[in-house]
Amino acid sequence: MAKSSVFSVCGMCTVHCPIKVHVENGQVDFIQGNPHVPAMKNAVCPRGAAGTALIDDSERPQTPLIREGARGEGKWRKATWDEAFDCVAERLEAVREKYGAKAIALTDRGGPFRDIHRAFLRGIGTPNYNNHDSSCARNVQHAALSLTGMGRKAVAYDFKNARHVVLQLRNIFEAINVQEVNNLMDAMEQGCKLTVIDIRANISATKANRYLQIRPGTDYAFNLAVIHELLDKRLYDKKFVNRYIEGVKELEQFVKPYTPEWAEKETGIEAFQIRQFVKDLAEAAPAVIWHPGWMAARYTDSFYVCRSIYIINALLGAYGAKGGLPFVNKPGDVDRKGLKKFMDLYAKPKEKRADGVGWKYKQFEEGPGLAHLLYEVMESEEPYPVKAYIAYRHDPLMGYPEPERLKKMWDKLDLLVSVTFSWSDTAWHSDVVLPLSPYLERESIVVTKNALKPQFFVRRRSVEPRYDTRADWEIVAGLAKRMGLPELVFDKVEDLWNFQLEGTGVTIDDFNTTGLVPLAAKPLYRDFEDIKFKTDTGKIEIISPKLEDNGLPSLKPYQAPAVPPEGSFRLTFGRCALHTQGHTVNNPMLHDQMPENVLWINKGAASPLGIADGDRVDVSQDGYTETITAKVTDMIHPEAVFVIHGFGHKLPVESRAYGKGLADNKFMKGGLDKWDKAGGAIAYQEHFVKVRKAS
Ligand SMILES: Nc1nc2c(c(=O)[nH]1)N[C@H]1C(S)=C(S)[C@@H](COP(=O)(O)OP(=O)(O)OC[C@H]3O[C@@H](n4cnc5c(=O)[nH]c(N)nc54)[C@H](O)[C@@H]3O)O[C@H]1N2
Ligand SMILES: Nc1nc2c(c(=O)[nH]1)N[C@H]1C(S)=C(S)[C@@H](COP(=O)(O)OP(=O)(O)OC[C@H]3O[C@@H](n4cnc5c(=O)[nH]c(N)nc54)[C@H](O)[C@@H]3O)O[C@H]1N2
Ligand code: SF4
Ligand SMILES: [Mo]
Repeated sequence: MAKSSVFSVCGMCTVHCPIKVHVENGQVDFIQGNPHVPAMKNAVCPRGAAGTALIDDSERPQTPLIREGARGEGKWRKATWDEAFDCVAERLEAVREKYGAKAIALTDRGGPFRDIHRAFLRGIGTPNYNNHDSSCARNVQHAALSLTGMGRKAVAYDFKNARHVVLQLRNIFEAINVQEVNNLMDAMEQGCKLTVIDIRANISATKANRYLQIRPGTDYAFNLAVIHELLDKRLYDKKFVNRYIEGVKELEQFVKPYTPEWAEKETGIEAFQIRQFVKDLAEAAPAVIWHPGWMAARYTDSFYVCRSIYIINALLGAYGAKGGLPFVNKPGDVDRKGLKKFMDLYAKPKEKRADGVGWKYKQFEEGPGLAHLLYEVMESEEPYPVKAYIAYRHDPLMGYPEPERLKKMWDKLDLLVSVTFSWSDTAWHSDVVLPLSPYLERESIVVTKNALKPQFFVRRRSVEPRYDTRADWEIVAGLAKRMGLPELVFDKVEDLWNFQLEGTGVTIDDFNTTGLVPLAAKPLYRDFEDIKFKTDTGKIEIISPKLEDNGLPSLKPYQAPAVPPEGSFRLTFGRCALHTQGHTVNNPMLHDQMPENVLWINKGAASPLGIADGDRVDVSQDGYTETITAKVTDMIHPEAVFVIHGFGHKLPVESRAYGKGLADNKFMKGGLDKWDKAGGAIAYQEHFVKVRKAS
């Protein structure tokens, strides 16, 4: 029997863990964590292990498909790749001719692999690249930028060496990044403390030294009281604060009223607990990580929650510190040359962005823009029409609120294309589906991981595609060839890798032995004196000129969240270890482990409604109802109900997932309009639902 192994990269979630794939007779036999990356501990998470089931799943698009009936009707014609490429390219050309290149938009899932399709957009001349981030981490990113001039990924989370980790709106043991989980567990064995601040006792809380159940939407109050205590008791890192923070006086003045006693009334967490917690943090500083959040698109003040977290980390001197938030190194920081970029093949288009970012909304970073505003433009045609849209690894109909309203916004599109390896609501609603090979069946461009010890890594093909699907670079090449962009057309993937690696001193064979190429010999921490923030003063600026210039406060007074009306609950959501967003619920292996989501509801709130554990309940909002099983527990705040996101699929092509569980995004009426003018993200948890026992 022919056995081999391939170093590659997991594609079951956005974390992109390094893996080693064992292949036998052309079939994937076993997937393990890359053994040359110690923090992987040879393992992958349950979703990573289900990559084989993804290949085996016949309920995914197997050939290019061109729509025959109405959008969403599900009448498809199977097409060859040539036909599909011709069809998409011709229709993109028609849009470009009639409305200009700027009428073409693409959204994707961000991440390290986007260089080539962003280059494609530049090549055809449109500024309209967006990603999913206004539904995810935009508030975190803008909070980091507003204080330091640097994005959220400028620092690493040095869990391995931490002495106290705080998770607030972050559930690390279920919303998994394998290396982070392993590093944190190692640190905890060495005595690192874990505090979890959550509205419910999630798995992270069950492992924590301290779990603080907080009233939903009052995190800002809690954090302001923490800042108050740190400053009032002089528990902050004086050396760091004097050298690197500008505006401490203003901050001190601002937090004066926000005492722990005041916060107790808002949050439900007792003042003495807040005081003790702050003392513990100060003792562990600077080896402290208060995680600034990931899926922080929750409330209208989430941006300010993220800002307050970064401020606390700064007051504790955690910025730049070992065991805290040390700065990552880019290739240039370790005297190495970075990869050659496809994007640099073309000039940046001069047109202004459709979503208004950078000209109408000057407070935001241009990069991925704000996709929900792009969708509005598709309807209003202001500042100009957007007529062709490629959803590239993106399922906005599951990931944004109000899917029916979104579909209406897309009605004016002349072309809607999905590039995906699984079915999704968005793919089902498209005009053309271009099926991507699952990650075990494709290779990807070489990417850089900026880190304490930066590296290049690459995804290699483990097995040949089972169906008529293609890799990203093949899909881009197919379109580029037809749209006059020969620079993006490569016959062999090696040619593409060689293009990227030119001048770096690294060849593709250098990836053979371990799957990655480290660019430094060891992790490099920056010296205290060498820290430099990218603001005018070179320091962390509490008062942000960019916010103030755009009429937004740097220090926003606290506003209490609404109390749910009688008989209603705040709808909250999150992840579980067994699924990724909406795209694994039909995976045979993972579906088997967890076929549906359940509604967490507080025992004290459920009993007056006659709801017992395991009962079926109707959840409704504004005339729309779905039915789900209740999980009645003491372990959630009484104002909230909670579900795992991604369920409630209604596509006939997904036989396993069909009709199981509840789709949280359908209970967010008006949700596309509820977004944060300072942070940019949607406020997903500003919605209430009614719950009653199902008849
Ligand atoms: N297994 C798995 N891992 C994943 C993903 C996945 O789909 N599956 N997705 C990846 C992605 S894209 C992201 S963005 C990250 C998300 O990573 P996280 O943001 O860590 O994950 P979530 O589960 O969305 O939310 C974290 C916690 O916020 C809590 N929460 C809700 N409301 C409040 C509140 O008002 N206050 C407080 N303090 N807590 C609240 C929830 O109960 C939940 O436990 O995970 C990544 N990792
Ligand atoms: N109500 C509610 N809404 C949410 C969330 C929530 O918890 N609740 N979570 C939010 C968060 S944190 C995020 S990140 C977004 C996620 O939203 P999305 O990014 O849209 O979600 P995914 O399911 O990860 O991926 C979308 C599609 O891309 C396909 N796909 C996956 N991997 C690849 C790939 O490598 N290449 C290509 N071409 N296609 C791929 C999948 O098959 C899937 O159909 O949703 C957000 N929206
Ligand atoms: S966290 Fe799990 S699913 Fe995500 S990349 Fe790593 S192994 Fe794959
Ligand atoms: Mo996310």
